Amino acid sequence: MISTRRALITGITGQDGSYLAELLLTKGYEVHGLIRRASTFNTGRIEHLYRDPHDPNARLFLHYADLNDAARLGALLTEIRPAEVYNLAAQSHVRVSFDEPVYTADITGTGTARLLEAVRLSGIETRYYQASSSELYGSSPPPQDEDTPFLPQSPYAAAKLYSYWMTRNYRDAHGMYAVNGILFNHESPRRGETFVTRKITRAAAAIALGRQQHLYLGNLDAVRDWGYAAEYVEGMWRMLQPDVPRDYVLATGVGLTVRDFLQAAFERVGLDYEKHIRFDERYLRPTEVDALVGDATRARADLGWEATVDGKRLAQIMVDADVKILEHSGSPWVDEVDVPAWSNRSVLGV
Ligand code: NDP
Ligand code: GDR
Repeated sequence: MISTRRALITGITGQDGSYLAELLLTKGYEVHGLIRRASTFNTGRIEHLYRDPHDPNARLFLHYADLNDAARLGALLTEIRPAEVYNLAAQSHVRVSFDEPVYTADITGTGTARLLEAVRLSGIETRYYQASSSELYGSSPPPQDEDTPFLPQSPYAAAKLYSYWMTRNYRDAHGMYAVNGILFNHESPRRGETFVTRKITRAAAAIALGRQQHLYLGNLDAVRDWGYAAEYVEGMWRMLQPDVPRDYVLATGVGLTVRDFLQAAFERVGLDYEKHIRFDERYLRPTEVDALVGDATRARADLGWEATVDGKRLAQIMVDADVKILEHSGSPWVDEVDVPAWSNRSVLGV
């Protein structure tokens, strides 16, 4: 009998975690996710995947934990014994990291050390994926690949830089199978509402439906390489399959300005963005990253991974989803996948 492969995902309630959980369930994995206790439900992105744990066919299991709690991480690793660990949890907002630099360091930086050390001390044999970021490149000019120097420009990027090197060090010092996925921006209808793409697509939908007049933004000249999150999680999984661990960039190779994305999104609903945009300096960063455009040649050559959705197409996908949400007050993502029957509103049944 072939035993089911088990994966552990931190950050399963986030954008990437939800797509990765879907992907791994499709591939036949048993998926375990860490979730944080909150006073409101924070599981909206994965509810459609959840089955009552009493169902003998349930393959998604959720556990309360936090990256600030080393003892809990160790206990869960020993209990679950996953074949693959994906560390996606983080305080992931660059602008917010300037307001909360110490908290960001603790979760986005030291949290990685806690998890790596928990894996090492548990003695289990597992493959570890670290969610590294194109923000590491900061002010290094594009195109950026795995050999481009890192020049971080925010507390978030500095914390991610620590995590990047800790992952490499556990690989080199302890022989752990540990890789960094250096992912450029990736978006989707599930993107958090305060990241610029989703902020724009929600506003385009709301303005088109007459529910909003203006959208306040910061720097429209920043260049980003925006890909589709559903494709990027496939790249994460592929990074853990080769015999030899190696770090990889995932990117589309196409750079657009925030203004380009704005224009594509507003055009989708027949609007001229210039009539609706207002500037608010609160959305500027003390130090900005001007241009990130990735070169994913290594991932294409070794993993056969390639992005097929560019930023302009993504703007259309996201605007369409936001129009649908506003019109039907529904969830945009239940349409993307098979919705299994589930009976408990609370995914932990407590
Ligand atoms: P999200 O912000 O959507 O999700 C972050 C996840 O981390 C959420 O599940 C959140 O839980 C969880 N989390 C936050 N703090 C803690 C904590 N203290 N303990 C445990 N869990 C915590 O991020 P994305 O899905 O967009 O990104 C996934 C990862 O990839 C992040 O590490 C991000 O920094 C990185 N990254 C993202 C890129 C992108 O373009 N999306 C590009 C490159 C890297 P909760 O739901 O409870 O808040
Ligand atoms: P980023 O994403 O900082 O690249 O980090 P974000 O969407 O927040 O910003 C992209 C660019 O848009 C400019 N911008 C604004 N940004 C926000 N959030 N709100 C605004 O109103 C606004 N106006 C202009 C920003 O200045 C910036 O230049 C994301 C996160 O997912 C990280 O976790 C991840 O590591 C990187 O992408 C790669």
